[in-house]
Amino acid sequence: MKKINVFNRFISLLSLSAVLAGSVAATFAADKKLVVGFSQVGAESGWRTANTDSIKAEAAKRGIDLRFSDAQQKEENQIKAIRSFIAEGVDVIAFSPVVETGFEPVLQEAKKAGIPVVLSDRAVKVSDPSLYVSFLGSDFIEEGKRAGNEAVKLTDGKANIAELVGTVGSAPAIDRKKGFEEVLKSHPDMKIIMSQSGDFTRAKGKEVMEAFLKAPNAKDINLVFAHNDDMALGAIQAMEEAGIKPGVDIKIVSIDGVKGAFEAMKDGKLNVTVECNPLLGPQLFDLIEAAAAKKEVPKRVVTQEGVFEQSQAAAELPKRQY
Ligand code: GYE
Repeated sequence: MKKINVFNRFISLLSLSAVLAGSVAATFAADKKLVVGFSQVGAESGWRTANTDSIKAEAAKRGIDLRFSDAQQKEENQIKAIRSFIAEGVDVIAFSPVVETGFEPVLQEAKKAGIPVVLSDRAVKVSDPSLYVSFLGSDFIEEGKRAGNEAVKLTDGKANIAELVGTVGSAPAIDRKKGFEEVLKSHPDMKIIMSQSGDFTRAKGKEVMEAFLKAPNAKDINLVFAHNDDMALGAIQAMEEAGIKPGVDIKIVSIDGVKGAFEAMKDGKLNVTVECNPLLGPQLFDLIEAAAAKKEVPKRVVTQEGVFEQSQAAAELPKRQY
């Protein structure tokens, strides 16, 4: 009998402390803002600016303490930022990796510190997939394929292509090229005759296009494939300065779907843009909040996007959010 009494008392003490602990935890959770460290690629393109705005706006809406850091397109800045987020003891780290490789050690440090990591927009290559909880972003191979199919349509399957490549080593540059080239495999008269990185910026896109136009075989180019709209817009400028009609003399296909691309399409200077949605804020913070609450999250979330041709530009332009 006595034994049972002692046991009962022990159990009730336990439950009381559990209730207390629970309520303390609840008050703590209600008072404490979620702290999120986000390391952004940079401000290289219209896409990126829209992406940053979406992330900042969503954090503000949810009352999240967002520690935002701009890596200026440099991986070493990004590694430093992630290290300081770990030192600050943030609740969750999110980042959009500049390039795919080289993040394994710092991600191991985050894991050791028990901080979940969510990848936004771009993927990393790691041997241990448990180093991040989820990856939210587009299917860049699919985007490359869509661009390839549009290139075939525009040139009846006969093209000498100049390719403006994105940032070397970045997931979108690698995968968009891969998807595009996959389409070319079944079209023997479609060839990439020039290919160089314009680092996803308008200025470099223009510079590289100027160099392409000075090459001895420049007059063979009948299509430009730009891995993003900003580089295509730079290339348009270069063509105009060289007395070439963009979108007519040389067809242009690019990726992102920013407003500037729709304007260029409306003016007949760009032929197609393949959409890549930068408005990731709401979905990203859904994942971050779930990860912070130690809930199960999907390892991969793919964003939905479309393809827009010149004829749709005027009607679509007023609806574009970025
Ligand atoms: O296409 C480009 C930006 O990672 C999807 O980065 C993103 C790419 C986007 O600089 O404009």
